[in-house]
Amino acid sequence: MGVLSLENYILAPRGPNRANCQTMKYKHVMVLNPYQSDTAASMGVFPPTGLEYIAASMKGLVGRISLVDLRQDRSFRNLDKLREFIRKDVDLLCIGIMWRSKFDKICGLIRTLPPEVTTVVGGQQATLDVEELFAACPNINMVVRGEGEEIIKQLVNGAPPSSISGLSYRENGKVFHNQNAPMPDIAALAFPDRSMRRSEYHWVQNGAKLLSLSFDTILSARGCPYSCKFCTFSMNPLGQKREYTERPLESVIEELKTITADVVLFSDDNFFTNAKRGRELCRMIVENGIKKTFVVQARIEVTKSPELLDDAVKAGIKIMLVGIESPHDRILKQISKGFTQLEVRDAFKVFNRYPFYIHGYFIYGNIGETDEEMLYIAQFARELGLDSISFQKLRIEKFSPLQRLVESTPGYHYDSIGGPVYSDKYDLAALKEIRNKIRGRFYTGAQICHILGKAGGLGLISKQDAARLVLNIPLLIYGLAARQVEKARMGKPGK
Ligand code: B12
Ligand code: SF4
Repeated sequence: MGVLSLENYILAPRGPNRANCQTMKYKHVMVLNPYQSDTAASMGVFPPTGLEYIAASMKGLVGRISLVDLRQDRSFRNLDKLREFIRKDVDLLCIGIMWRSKFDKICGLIRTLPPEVTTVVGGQQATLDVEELFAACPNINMVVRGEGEEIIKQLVNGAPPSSISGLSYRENGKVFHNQNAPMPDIAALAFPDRSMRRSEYHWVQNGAKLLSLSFDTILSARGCPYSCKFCTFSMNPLGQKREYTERPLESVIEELKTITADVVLFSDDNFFTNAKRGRELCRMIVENGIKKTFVVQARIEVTKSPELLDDAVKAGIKIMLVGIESPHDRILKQISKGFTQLEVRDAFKVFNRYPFYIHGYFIYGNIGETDEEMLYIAQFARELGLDSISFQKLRIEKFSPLQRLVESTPGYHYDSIGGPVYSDKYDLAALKEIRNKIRGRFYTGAQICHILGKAGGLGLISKQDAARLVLNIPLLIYGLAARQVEKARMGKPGK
């Protein structure tokens, strides 16, 4: 990985030259992804797409932009170096906070950054925890709530904070929250700026590169017309329903042509929402000779259109992430998933005729769910023929309609918004035990061999990768052990 030194950053200006910079409010913006860890697979794999959108929308409006991703820019993990660089050269610091995990750690990092540099924070979790952020980090000047492209443009153009919708800001020690901003027009947004990456993104875990394939994401549509009760995908973090909006297909193809990665994840909440458009996009991918492995998030309804699945195969869609959530009709109804167990079974009869790798998402610990019902997830997943599964405890997100249901059901509890639901009968320890059993029953040796075989057959794992995987096993075990030790030290129950 070509890590740049501090001098490289300073001497390698991007954007307009200094003369053009004179009239600009900010001469050098650092866009910072503060996550350092690559222990969670997903943290090491994908670029910080949201921040790249933000960087792209500031282009031409500020002097230089440096995008620093602490997962890649390891030299900046030395916080003294990072602080020195910011103090010396940066006049606007833009930080993204996306995930709930590591929130306290990230606040701890932000607190130590130079207070004299204007600091703006945005992202999903920043929006949800805006008050907490201002309280935890006295050096944060502004928090951009929701989708930030238009808001950041106004900000760098010098509009007074009080006039910018979607902005929360601190003035004379007091925090003010402006009204929410309207959603930006997705069709009019600049492509995320991939030119500022230090290197390609690979699947890295505990410092070990596990696959030779490189990864990227692309967003072709925002929002989802469904309203599953546990899900906040269909809402923005302000609790507003994100209307389903599509980018023009020509623009998606144009962006795809600029992507060099081997594997591209469509970040769309539900790639096949508009089946006709889905077919057209697949056809255009083939016509334009774009050869990638695509990963999409989908609902089972896609199986009602076998022509679409044929086109998806031709276009290179190889991995589907499918929300099934529960094998039980009572629970599917409770969470308003919109289909039944039988419909799931029928859908998989169709899926299984195609060479897709299918990963299923499940939720356990639902209201009134017994341990037998939870454990049935593993068997059901096998009956369906799923390649892999992940399962999460029911959580109460901000604005979730489930909150009222949990609060009104005797014996059910949650400790915080975003936290897991547990009950008098199944406390967190009992749920953890159930999770381990589901995992053990599904991920048998035979299933792992099946996964490796299927991934190999789809060209996702080469022989070299398999060898590398084996060589890295000690490093992975060491990383896992280190995490357990850290969890135990922090006194946190395993999640
Ligand atoms: C694709 C995706 C993934 C991909 C990763 C993509 C990536 N690039 O890293 C995968 C599948 C790997 C993934 C994994 C997970 N994800 Co996810 N994911 C998404 C999804 C569907 C789209 C994200 C995206 O690319 N959006 C497009 C970009 C353009 O939007 P954005 O990142 O939000 O950025 C905008 C704003 O937030 C803002 N902004 C962002 N940063 C900044 C910074 C500044 C300074 C400013 C001004 C503005 C700003 O402006 C940006 C442009 O509009 C979202 C749901 C959604 N619809 O957004 C969930 C979502 C982000 N994921 C979520 C979760 C929980 C997870 C997992 C933890 C799930 C799990 N249990 O395994 C994992 C682990 C992730 C991890 N890093 O540890 C939650 C996060 C909730 C939270 N606050 O914790 C979300 C919101 C879904 C949800 N509602 O539950 N995810
Ligand atoms: S779970 Fe999937 S289908 Fe349901 S609302 Fe969320 S994104 Fe849409």
